[in-house]
Amino acid sequence: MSIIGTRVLRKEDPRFLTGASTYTADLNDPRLNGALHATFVRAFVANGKILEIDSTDALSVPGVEAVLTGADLDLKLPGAVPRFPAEVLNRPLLARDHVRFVGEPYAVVLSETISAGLDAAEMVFADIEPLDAVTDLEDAASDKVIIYDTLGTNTVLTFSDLGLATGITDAAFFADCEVVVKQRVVHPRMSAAPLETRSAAANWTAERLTLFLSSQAAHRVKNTLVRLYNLNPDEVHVIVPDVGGGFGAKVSPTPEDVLIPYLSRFCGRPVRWVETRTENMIAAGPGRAQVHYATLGGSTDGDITHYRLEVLADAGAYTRVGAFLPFFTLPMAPGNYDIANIETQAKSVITNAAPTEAFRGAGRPEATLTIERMFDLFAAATNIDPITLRRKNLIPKEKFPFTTPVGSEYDTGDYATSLDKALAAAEYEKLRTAQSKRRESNDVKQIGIGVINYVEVTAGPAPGGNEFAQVEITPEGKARVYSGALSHGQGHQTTFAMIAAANLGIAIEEIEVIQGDTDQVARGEGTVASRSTQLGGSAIKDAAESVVAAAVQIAAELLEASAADVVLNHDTGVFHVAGTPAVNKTWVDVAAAAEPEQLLADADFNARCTYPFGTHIAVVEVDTQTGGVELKRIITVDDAGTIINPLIVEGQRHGGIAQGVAQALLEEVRFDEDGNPVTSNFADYAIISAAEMPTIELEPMATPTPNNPLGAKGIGESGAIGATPAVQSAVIDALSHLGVRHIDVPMSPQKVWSAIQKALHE
Ligand code: MCN
Repeated sequence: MSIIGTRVLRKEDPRFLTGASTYTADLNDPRLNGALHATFVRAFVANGKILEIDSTDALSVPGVEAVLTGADLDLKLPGAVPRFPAEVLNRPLLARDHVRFVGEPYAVVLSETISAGLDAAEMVFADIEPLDAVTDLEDAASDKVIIYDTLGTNTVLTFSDLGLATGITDAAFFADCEVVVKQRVVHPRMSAAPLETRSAAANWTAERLTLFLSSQAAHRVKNTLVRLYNLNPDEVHVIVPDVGGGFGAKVSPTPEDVLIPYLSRFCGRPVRWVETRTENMIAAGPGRAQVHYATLGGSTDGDITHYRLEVLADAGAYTRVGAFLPFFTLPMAPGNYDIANIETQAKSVITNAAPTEAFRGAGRPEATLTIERMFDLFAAATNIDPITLRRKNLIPKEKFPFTTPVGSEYDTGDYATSLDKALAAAEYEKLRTAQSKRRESNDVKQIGIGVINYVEVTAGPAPGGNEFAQVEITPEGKARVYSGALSHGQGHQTTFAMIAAANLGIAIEEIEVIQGDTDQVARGEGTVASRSTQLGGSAIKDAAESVVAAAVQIAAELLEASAADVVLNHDTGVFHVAGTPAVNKTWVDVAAAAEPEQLLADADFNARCTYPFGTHIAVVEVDTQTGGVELKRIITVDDAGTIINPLIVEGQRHGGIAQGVAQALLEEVRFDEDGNPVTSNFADYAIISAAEMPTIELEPMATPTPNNPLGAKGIGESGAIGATPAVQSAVIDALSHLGVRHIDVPMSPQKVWSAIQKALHE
C-alpha cells in the first residue's frame, strides 16, 4: 500500500515541540563568533526631507563600534517586479535624502551588545523636515498629495497598459442587464505577523559571503546578493535555518536583510540582527491593501452575464511585490462562475506606508471576497436565494478544462459537488430554521449564515512554474532528497519524504530532506503560491524514478538477470525478477555495488498552474445591541486534488482558516492622520488566537489535476481565501432583515453596530 494519502505524523514535530529547533537568532555557529549587533534607526515621520543626521552622541555610547547612514552607502535594492518607475522600484538600503514612511531605516548602529545598540539608536540625531503624508489608498490615488515630485502622480502602474487588464468601457457595458448592483469593497492592509520576526546573521570574509536568513526562498536571496554586490555565485552562501512562519512576507529579501552582510564586510566582523515586534509591524511587508469597485449585472431570474472589477492596489512607499498583486486578482475575478462578459482594470498607487508584499493568498482572496460579495448583493436585489443564485451560475463540471473570459485556464473542478457537500455537512436547512425562529422572536442575538465558493490559482503566476529536486542514495542504502522549495511551517520534511518513499520503497525514517542551503541544493524557487508539492514534489518523484532506473540496472547485474525483467517492489524496497520476489536485492546491496554518483539524479519539474477550489460556510451570532460577533461554526470543503498527507493538509487548512477569520473580524493595519502606525504591536493589532475560533469542521474532497503526476494542487492558502468572505457574508446575513447590505472587513463591533443603526434610521 502506498504511503501517499496516509496520516503520517510530522517528522519535524519532535524537534519543534521539545525546543530543539534552531532559528536564525539562536544560531551558535563558529562563523558568527564575535558578532556585532545591528540596530536600525527608523523614520518617525511618514514623509520628510532629511536635513541633517548627527551620530556623534550615539558613537560615544560604550560598546558602539560604528553608525552608518544613507550618506555612507549608495546602494539600492530593486523590487522583484521591474515594471515600475525607477524612483519607486529601487529602494535605498538606508534612506538618504528623504524618508517616505514611518519605520523606514535611515541609519544603523553596530554595537557589541543589543542594549548598547538600542541606547545609541535613540541618540542618533536626525533633523527631518516633515512634509504632507498620505497613507489612505483612495486619498493617494486622488493625487491630493504627491509623494514623488518627479513622478507628478502617485499612480505608478495601470494594468491595462501592460495588457494585464481589459480596461473599462462605459455604462453601455451593462445595457442588456435587467439588474445591476454596485459596491465599493475594502480589503484592509494586513500584517503577515509571523511569530519569528525578520532575522539575519552574516559573515563576509575575504573569501565568501555567508548569510543566515529567516526566509522562504534561499536561492532568491542568493541571486539578489550576487546582483546587488556584483559577486560570483560561488562567493555567496545562503543558509536558512528553521523559520517561524513567513506567510508570504519572507519571499523577497528586504533592504535590512541584504544590508547585514554589507555591514559585516564593512566592520570585518560577523553581524547579527533580530527585529523587534514593533519593527516588524511597522516596517516588514504587510499584505492585501486593495480597494475594489465592482459592478455585477444580469437578469431578474438570476442569470449573471456581466462583471466589472476595478482595483486600486496600495504599493506603499516603494514597489515591492504587493504593488503587482492585481496580476493575481484580475485573472481570478469571476471566481467559480460562468460569466460571459468581464471588464477589469487595476492601478498601483504609492502611499506613505511600508511597501506591501505577498500575504497568504496574495491577490486571490481579494478576487474571491469581491465576487462573493457581489453575488450576495445581487441575490438581495433580485430576492433570489443566495445559494440558488450561486448554483445557477457555477461553471458546470462538464465544461472543464474551462478558460474564463479573463484568460485563466481552470484545470479541473466540480463546484456543485463542493457546494452540496458543504451544505449537507452544515445541515443548512436546520440553520435557516433556527435563524427564522430568532428573527420571529426578535432575539437580541441574531444568527447569520454565509455560504461562499472559491477557486484560486496555485503554482502561479500562469502559465506555471518549475522547481528543482535531487535524489541521492547513500552508501548505506538510505536516501537524501535535496529540494529547491523551502518549508517554513508546511511540513515538507514529512510530505517530501513520503513522496520519495512512495517512489523508492525506502522507509521515511531513512529519508533525509535537505532544503534552504544554497551550497547543498543546486537551485530552487522557494516556497510561495502553494507551489511546493505540485512542483517540488513532482520533481522529487521524477528524480526518484531516475534513481530507481539506475538502481534496476545494478540490481539486474547482481541478480544476473536482464534489466528489463527486474522490478522494484515499492512496498518492501527490494529488487527482484518479476514473478520471483524470493530472490532479491535490497537498496543496501544495490548501493554497495554502485559507482560514486551512479545513484544520484536531478530533476527540474515544470508544469502549468492548478486551480484548487472549495466552499466555506460560516455561522455567526451577532449581538444587535453591541455589534459583537461570535463565530459559532465554520465548515469547509477545500479540494486540493490528490492529498499527500491528510493530517498536514488539515493543519494547513486550520491555519489558513484562522487567518481568514482574523481578516473578517479582527485584523487591520491602521494609521493616524499624520501617517503614524497605530497598530504597532500585538496589543493594538488583534492577531487571532485559538480562543476566538470554534472547532473547525473539515469535509474531504479530492479532484485530481492532470497537470502534474501527483494529481496534487496547492492547499497552503485555501483557508485564508475562503474563510473571510464566508464570515463576512454570515455577519451581513444575520442583519439582512434589518436592511443591512454591506459591511467592510474587519467587522469590528463598532462597524457592525454602526451599520445596524444606519439601517434602522434610514
Ligand atoms: N500537501 C499535501 N497534499 C496536497 C497539497 C499539499 O499533502 N495536495 C501538503 C504539502 O506537501 C505540504 C503542505 O501540505 O506539506 C503545503 O503544501 P502546498 O500547498 O504545496 O504549499 P507550500 O508548501 O508551497 O506552502 C506555501 C503556502 C503559502 S504560499 C503560504 S503564504 C503559507 C502556507 O503555505 N505560509 C505558511 N502555509 C503556511 N504554514 C505555516 N505554518 N507557516 C507559514 O508561513
